[in-house]
Amino acid sequence: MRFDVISLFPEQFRILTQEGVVARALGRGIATLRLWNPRDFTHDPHRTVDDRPYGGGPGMVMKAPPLHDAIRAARVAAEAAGCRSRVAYLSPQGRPLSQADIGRIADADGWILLAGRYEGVDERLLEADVDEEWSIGDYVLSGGELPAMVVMDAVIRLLPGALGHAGSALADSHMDGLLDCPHYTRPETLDDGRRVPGVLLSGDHAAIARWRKRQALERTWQRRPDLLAGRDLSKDEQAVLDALEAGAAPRDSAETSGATVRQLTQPPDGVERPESSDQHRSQD
Ligand code: 4HQ
Repeated sequence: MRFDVISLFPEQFRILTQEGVVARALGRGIATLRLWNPRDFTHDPHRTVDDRPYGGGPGMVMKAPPLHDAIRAARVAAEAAGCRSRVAYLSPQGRPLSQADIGRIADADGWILLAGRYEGVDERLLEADVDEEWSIGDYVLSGGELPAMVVMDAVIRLLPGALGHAGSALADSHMDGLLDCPHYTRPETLDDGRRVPGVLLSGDHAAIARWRKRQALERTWQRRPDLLAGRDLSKDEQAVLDALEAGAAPRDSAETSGATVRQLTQPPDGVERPESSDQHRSQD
C-alpha cells in the first residue's frame, strides 16, 4: 500500500515513522509514505499557498494551483511505481469513516491524501482532483494532518504482516460490527478486590467464546444501539438481545460479578449516526 500525503506540515508525519505498528510496517515496506509540500509547487517569491476567501469572511483558503500541481506530481510518482492511486480529502464535510470503510480503503493499492489547513481548500480543486472526502468525526481540527494519520494508522495495521499476531485485527472491536468484549490480564485479583470473571479462568474455550460474544452484544446494546439497528442478527444474537430487552439479568451474571461496572436495563438514548448521504463525496 502506497500513501502520498499533500501537507504544508510534512514534519508532523514523523510520528508515524518513529515507533509502533505503523513505523514497523513502513520500515518493512508493507506500506510506503511519501510527503509532498504544496509550498514546493508555488512560483511566487513568498511561496503563497493561501489567500482570502471570495465573498469575504474570516480566515484563509488554500489556493487550488499549488495543490493541483502537488497532486499531479504525487500521481506521476505513484504511477511510475505501478500504483494507480485515488485521491481523498480529509474534512468534517466528508463521509464519516467506519471500520468497513477502512477495510475498503485498505484494498486499494494507493491513496493520495490531501491534508488541508485554514478554512479549507478551494472547492474547484476538490471537484477537479478529489475522488473521495472523508471525516474522522463531527468535530473541527486545525488541520487534516491528524485525520490523515488516523486513517493511515487504521489502514496500515490491517495490511498482511503488519500486526505481530495475525488474529488480532480480526478480533478487534468493530470488525464484526460490534463493540469489543472486556479484556483482563494478571493479577487475578486487584488490591481493591476486583476479580477476573471466573469463566476466563475456566479453560473452557467454548464457554469463553460464548461469554465474550455475549459481552460484546450486551455492551453494544447498552452503549451503541445504533450499531445493532442495521445488523442481520443470528438466532443466538437475537435471543441474547430479546433477554436484554425483557430486562433479564445476564444468564452468566455470576461469572461477571466483581468485574461488572454497570448493569443498565435500558440502552442509553442512542446518538443517531446516519449512513453516508449523497452529500459526501464518494464514488462507491
Ligand atoms: N479538519 N475529519 C479543517 C477536520 C477533519 C475532520 C480537516 C479541519 C480539514 C481544513 N478532517 N481542515 N473532523 O476537522 O477530517
